[in-house]
Amino acid sequence: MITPTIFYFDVKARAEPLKVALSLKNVQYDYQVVPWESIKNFEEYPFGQAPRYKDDTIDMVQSNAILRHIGRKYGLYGQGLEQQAEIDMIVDGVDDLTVKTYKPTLIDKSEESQSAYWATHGEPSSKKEKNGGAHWALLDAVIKRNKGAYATAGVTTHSDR
Ligand SMILES: N[C@@H](CCC(=O)N[C@@H](CS)C(=O)NCC(=O)O)C(=O)O
Repeated sequence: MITPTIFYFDVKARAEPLKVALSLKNVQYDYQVVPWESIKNFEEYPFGQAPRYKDDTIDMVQSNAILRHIGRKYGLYGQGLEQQAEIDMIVDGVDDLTVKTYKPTLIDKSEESQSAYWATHGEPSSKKEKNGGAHWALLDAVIKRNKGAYATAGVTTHSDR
């Protein structure tokens, strides 16, 4: 059996949820930092993007698809259609918010960019404004609705990223 491997850059972004999901199940994994040019090898990176994930049965890309694969494989995908649908919903909601954090935290770390991010996606009073569905207060409410620290009550799922 080969050790699951995540191929990504030396940056904390789209591979983080994969690391968290594997760690939740104490799965040992390798993390390989790849050079930017390597992702344009479309045999290995079909969309010319990372992260890529490889384990004993699969070699794949698209971070949320990888997350679901890990969820199914290691029992992090809840039970039944309803829990799985809810997990998918939360993962998509988290993704919308995560994408918005890249500019102020990784790309343009200026105070201006960070203030603009917080005004639209963090400041509680702006939750009813146009924010692309990405707002910490909205995500917080979804998690509270599940009555616990975990996104889905009583179940550790791959949405707990
Ligand atoms: N939908 C993809 C997006 C992946 C993505 O945007 N990867 C970026 C790095 S965070 C990338 O590889 N960009 C290079 C490019 O688009 O040419 C996923 O979730 O895996």
